[in-house]
Amino acid sequence: MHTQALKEFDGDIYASIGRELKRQEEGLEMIPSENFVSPAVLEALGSILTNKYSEGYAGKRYYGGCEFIDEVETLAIDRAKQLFGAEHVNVQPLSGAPANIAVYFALLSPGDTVLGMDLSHGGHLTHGHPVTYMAKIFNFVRYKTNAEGLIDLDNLRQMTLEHKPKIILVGYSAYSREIEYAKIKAIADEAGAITMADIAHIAGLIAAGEMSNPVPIFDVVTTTTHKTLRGPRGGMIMCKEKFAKAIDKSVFPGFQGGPHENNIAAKAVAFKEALEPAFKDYAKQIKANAKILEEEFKKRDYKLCFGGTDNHLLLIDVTPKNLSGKEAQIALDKAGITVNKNMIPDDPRSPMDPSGIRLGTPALTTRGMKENEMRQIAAWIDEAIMNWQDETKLADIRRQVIELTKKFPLYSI
Ligand code: DSN
Repeated sequence: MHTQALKEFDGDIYASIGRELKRQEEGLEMIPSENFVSPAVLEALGSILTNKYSEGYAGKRYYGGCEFIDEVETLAIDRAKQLFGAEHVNVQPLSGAPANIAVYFALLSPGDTVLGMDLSHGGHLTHGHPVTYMAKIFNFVRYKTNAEGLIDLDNLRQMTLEHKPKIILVGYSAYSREIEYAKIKAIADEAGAITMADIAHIAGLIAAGEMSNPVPIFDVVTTTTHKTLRGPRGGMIMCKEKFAKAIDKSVFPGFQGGPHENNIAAKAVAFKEALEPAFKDYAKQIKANAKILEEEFKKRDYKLCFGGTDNHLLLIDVTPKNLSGKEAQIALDKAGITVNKNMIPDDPRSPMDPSGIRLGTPALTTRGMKENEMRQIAAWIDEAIMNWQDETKLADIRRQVIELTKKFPLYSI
């Protein structure tokens, strides 16, 4: 939130925040990993808790003066346990990548094998992409989706028996289908592998009971807190009691230093919001909105990866419409619609100029947009893609987008 102090002391940063606020308010935010936090979450995030060092865990800190910090962190943990049915929770990971890295260091020795999804099939960089440092330390073997765009469990089992991974990793950042956790757990058990799910994208849908929950089934579950869960930018690890000590030791002192307690307080507030009945309606609407987009794009002959969506996102191959993902992203930006260019399975193009765009509904749903708006937005996206070099047309869509956003105000600051 803007304060007088910032405006008076640092007009430059104040003005940049103001411009970003206007961009958020006047645009249609469709990057599926983004969302808008509530004023209560923002208030906790901007609180004086940022002043405190508190290395360690509640009741076992290295510094004095942590009695109220302990209250905050314990509340965050208790609410997360309630939300997901977790045995043990660590709320200190600074974000999703540090959460995943902390798990690898907790449970693996250098050279150990992890079976994770290929990035272009919906996986994530931190699931062992060769450009990451983790891939230099551990042996990541990648599985893919099949021709129908689904996870082929027979193939996953074959690969598990062949490579004998220490960890089988599921949970994705561009995959739009449900995941069969119990069947994957059975495959892992056959090979004595640890099961890990990264639910960063769908945590809010799981918390609301709108997607299957791996937490009671899997050994370790990581997430971010700022996507569908609609909290502050941050990470979290949930695990079975059996792994609690190793995970906690890995996060601190193994990997991180002082936790960001203002951020942990904001997580606690977001978890309280997610425990409210209204959050269930929100999650239902996210999915309903995504289904409408699926329907509208199918009607217009778009090539949807994985055949459609069961969650909050769609991955669309735009090359049959004679443009690349990058060109589509730029055109949509001009039209006031923010999406991200994205690789499609086995993409013949490059990551900086891939074949697809990835888009989703969590942020628009937070603004209160429903089925009718989704139909209109799908029509605008199609119009922008079909006329991607027509600056006048794109500017015209942008004017209409701004008019629509005025009916769904974000923050009254
Ligand atoms: N950057 C996030 C996403 O957009 O999916 C994942 O790290």
